[in-house]
Amino acid sequence: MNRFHDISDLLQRGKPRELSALVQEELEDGTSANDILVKALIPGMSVVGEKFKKNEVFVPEVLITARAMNAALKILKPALAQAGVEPVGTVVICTVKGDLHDIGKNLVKMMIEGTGLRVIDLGVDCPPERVVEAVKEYEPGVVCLSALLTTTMIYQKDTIEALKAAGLRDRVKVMVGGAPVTQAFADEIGADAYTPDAASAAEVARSYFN
Ligand code: B1M
Repeated sequence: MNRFHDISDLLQRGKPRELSALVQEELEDGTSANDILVKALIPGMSVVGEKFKKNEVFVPEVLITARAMNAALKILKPALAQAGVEPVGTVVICTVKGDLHDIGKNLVKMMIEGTGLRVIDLGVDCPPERVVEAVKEYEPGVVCLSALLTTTMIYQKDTIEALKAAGLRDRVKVMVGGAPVTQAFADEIGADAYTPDAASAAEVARSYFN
């Protein structure tokens, strides 16, 4: 029996209720949340991504899978985010302007919360001005910008520029990530850090508060 395979299969078929139940069962049997994520859910999402690329599935199917993924992440959240009692600092996170992908951002958010930081989530399709407002309002130590499209990565740059124009750039560390983003791009746009995944994003974000 391979329950990772079953979890991945339910995700690909977009069955949030059955998927949530199986993820819950797996957790109760002692499997770590991280293993469920890395060995079942993320590979399942990659299969759908590949099919999407080849036009074997389309936006509606991918949306259904994304909903199932978010339902599974909710089950994993308490295990992924064993936050401390007193938040040691604040992080603002969003998916940049024009971009509606939120699964990676949600994962990064959960993992950062797991290090004991408070996370203010500005959601998706977040324009640079909204980030500037949030930095004024919440005074975070770190801003995390997620972008999944080659056409929206540029708004990571625009957000950094908007922070500069508002005189706020020196007050926050800006971290960038998302599938098309690279270290070279992060360097080019003047981000403080690029991290390829949620776990390393959480580690780096936390390190700024040490
Ligand atoms: Co979209 N989509 N999508 N999509 N979608 C991709 C990204 C794509 C690669 C698919 C493909 O062609 N293979 C492609 C982008 C191509 C490109 O730009 N090079 C694509 C496209 C083209 C589109 C549309 C344009 C399709 C269309 O309408 N014709 C459209 C755009 C809509 C928009 O945003 N304006 C679109 C729409 C959608 C849906 C709405 C249907 C849905 C999103 C639903 C949702 O998020 N609620 C969707 C999905 C689900 C995907 C794929 C299949 C999966 C993305 C995902 O959630 N992965 C994706 C293909 C793929 O990635 N294989 C695809 C799982 C997630 C855990 O990984 O988000 O990469 P990821 O996050 C990782 C890391 O990147 C990192 O940590 C996470 C894991 O540890 N990370 C960070 C992410 N953010 C970070 C921030 C940080 C640090 C690390 O801050 C410091």
